Amino acid sequence: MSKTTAKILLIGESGVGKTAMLQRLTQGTFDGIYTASVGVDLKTKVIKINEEEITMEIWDAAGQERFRSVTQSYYRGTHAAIIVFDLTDKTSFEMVGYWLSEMEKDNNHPIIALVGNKSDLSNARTVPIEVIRATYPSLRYFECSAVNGKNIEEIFVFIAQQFVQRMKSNTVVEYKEFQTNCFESNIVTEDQSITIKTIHNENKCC
Ligand SMILES: Nc1nc2c(ncn2[C@@H]2O[C@H](COP(=O)(O)OP(=O)(O)OP(=O)(O)O)[C@@H](O)[C@H]2O)c(=O)[nH]1
Ligand SMILES: [Mg+2]
Repeated sequence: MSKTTAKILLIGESGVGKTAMLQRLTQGTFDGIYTASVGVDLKTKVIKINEEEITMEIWDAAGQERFRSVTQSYYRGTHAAIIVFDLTDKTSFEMVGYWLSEMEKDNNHPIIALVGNKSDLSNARTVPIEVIRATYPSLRYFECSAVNGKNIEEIFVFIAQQFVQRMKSNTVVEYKEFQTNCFESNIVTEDQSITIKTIHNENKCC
């Protein structure tokens, strides 16, 4: 069994649902209350793909502009970025280009997933799928909902799979040991055994 750590950044405009997605992933809950993030929070999730155990360090960056200098200081060394917009908020989609360019600045081509959140609000949707696909044809795209959990785990499994592929093609990745106190669920797909664990070691960073 090989163990590695991946640094993953959740970014996008304020209010698109980054913190709610992370709460759904790590605690399986949704509380509907909006408390704007301040700076950056960290949560950890372990995903096992076959013999690879990946500790996903997921950094939830505040979307509000006034925290930009703090959040930018966390970009360095990012292996993957999940760029989130709100399917009911056109402006948040128009800002995806900005978040993509932020990721291109400091990093060595991180894995990118583009995510339209709030898919449960289908009646209020203002960003059509055709526009998303036409604007970003080469990005892996997911639609998810922190309310009902649709596609939340799938996004992180995709990131873990891409990360393993990059490791195998010689990306050097630092290994770190984590104290674990976790529960796990097993997902078995056609050719891979995937296990997802939550580690309860939340750190408030700033
Ligand atoms: N209907 C619906 N509401 C959601 C969903 N995800 C988040 N919300 C709501 O949207 C609001 C903003 O969610 P947050 O997760 O705090 O947004 P954020 O992107 O972390 O915002 P910042 O911390 O300011 O960057 C909250 O009221 C959430 O309850 C979703 O999938 N569906
Ligand atoms: Mg937040």
